[in-house]
Amino acid sequence: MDDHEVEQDFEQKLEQEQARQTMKRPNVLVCGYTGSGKSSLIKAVCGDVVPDDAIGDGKPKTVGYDIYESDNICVWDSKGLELGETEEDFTGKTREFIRARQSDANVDHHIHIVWYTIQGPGARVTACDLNLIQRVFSPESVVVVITKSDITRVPQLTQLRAELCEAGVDPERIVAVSDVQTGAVGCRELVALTHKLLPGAYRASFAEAQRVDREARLEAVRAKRSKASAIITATTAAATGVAAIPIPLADSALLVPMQTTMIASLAVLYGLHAEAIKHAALPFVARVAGIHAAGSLLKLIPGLGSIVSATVAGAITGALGWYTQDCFADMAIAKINGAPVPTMNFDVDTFREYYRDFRKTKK
Ligand SMILES: Nc1nc2c(ncn2[C@@H]2O[C@H](COP(=O)(O)OP(=O)(O)OP(=O)(O)O)[C@@H](O)[C@H]2O)c(=O)[nH]1
Ligand SMILES: [Mg+2]
Repeated sequence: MDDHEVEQDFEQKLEQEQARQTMKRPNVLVCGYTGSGKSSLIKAVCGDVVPDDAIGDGKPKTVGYDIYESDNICVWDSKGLELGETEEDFTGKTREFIRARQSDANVDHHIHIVWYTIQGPGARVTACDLNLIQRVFSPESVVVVITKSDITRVPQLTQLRAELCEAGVDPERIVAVSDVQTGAVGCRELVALTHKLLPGAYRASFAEAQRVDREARLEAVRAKRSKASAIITATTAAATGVAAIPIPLADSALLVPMQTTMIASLAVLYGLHAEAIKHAALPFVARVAGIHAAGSLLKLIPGLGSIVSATVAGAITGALGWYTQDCFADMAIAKINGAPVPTMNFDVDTFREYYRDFRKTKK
């Protein structure tokens, strides 16, 4: 295969893998009166998914529902209750929206959690607030977020909490927060609570999407290692199977398609944006085809001889898998830490180390 064919083949595999490993992305609805700080809250928790001009300066900025999404999260930023609109209209529209979402046969399209915002300085919970929190949404999936805590006085906050609790809201589901400019106070607590309340399938994706708790994001990357291990082990087993009857060295390119599929699976697992993955992984993928071209395997693996045995086929595949997984993990961690993202370069000596390691430990 020439470089162009390798590239096309890899793109196709990436698409297939993306379709297969569908990330369970949570849908978050943020609802509350206009100006209560919904867009600011989303920005504080999810970062750049919210454009700067979405934050208002007293005038209603969000028309209908704005949807902010990334690979890991989809946030519905609702239009707040505006002047001229009755609370009934607002409640009715919200109820319709929820009904439509929750009646979708595919639970991935449901709203999985609601952040209901009430601004602290207002120190007031309206009947409309309570109706939405307790009747329109299912109370077990609502977090009441008291916003603008930096300009909320303690008695105001106490009053709000008391009113909410008196109306039957679980005190554990009330969090006071402030926006990014004022230190995103309380956002970690909101993230932890949301993580706990989300259905299990959507938690990992949420942990990656949020921008508040760096340790949780790093942990989400570390957790990918065991999934990567399963991908690598399966491909290694397949390669070992292909070489059960040793392959003449000249035919070792037989292993290339399964190895590039493995790299595509790992790339999707690490969920870097498709374009970024292609950019990062392509030189690597091209080298995979290269190392199996006549003669290069011999240079790469001293003392190989003229055939590729099952053990060698497995070790080449396993080494390649772990080398790739470690590169992707390094890239993901650098991104979280705000460090320069290392480029993926296939380095022959490093590959040899992985190969030796793999044969020693048979990971
Ligand atoms: N001091 C302070 N101001 C805030 C905070 N959060 C939001 N604001 C301000 O409150 C105003 C409204 O904030 P938005 O985030 O646009 O509110 P919204 O609920 O999205 O408003 P709509 O989209 O119009 O419904 C803006 O001027 C924000 O800067 C906060 O934590 N502290
Ligand atoms: Mg808004």
